Amino acid sequence: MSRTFVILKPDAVERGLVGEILGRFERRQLRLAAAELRTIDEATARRHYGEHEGKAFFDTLVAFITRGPSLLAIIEGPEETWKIVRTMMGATNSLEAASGTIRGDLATHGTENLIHGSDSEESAQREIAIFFSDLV
Ligand code: FUP
Repeated sequence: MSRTFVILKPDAVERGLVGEILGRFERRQLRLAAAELRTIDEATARRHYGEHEGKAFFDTLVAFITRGPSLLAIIEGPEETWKIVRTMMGATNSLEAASGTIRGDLATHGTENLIHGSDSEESAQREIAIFFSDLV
């Protein structure tokens, strides 16, 4: 089994899109291994997005991801689940995301882009350890 980590960001929860997005994963035969509705605290957000520290958009990104509850989840599939999820998410900038993807179908804001998904097996391990430390 291969696991990845996703965040359905505050905009997804605010807009009532949690079921829509999780449903897409389930229809793709991916399964929920863990899920929790949680407002991410600032220190955890800064750690998670550490690679972007110092960039112009960093503070805006941290304010956005901490502004209300997110749905944190571990998604499981047979192999390279992170890659399947990333393909289903679409381009980071929702304005460039292809139709058929989560962002391309559901988002019109460049950076409030509904979802985060780990970008490698290593990132998935790191992020699961940050957000679901009791499971590792
Ligand atoms: P992704 O892997 O698709 O989540 O994208 P990144 O890790 O590159 O970026 C994380 C988040 O930072 C994005 F979801 C949106 C935000 N971001 C900006 O606001 N401006 C940028 O130029 C790049 C990213």
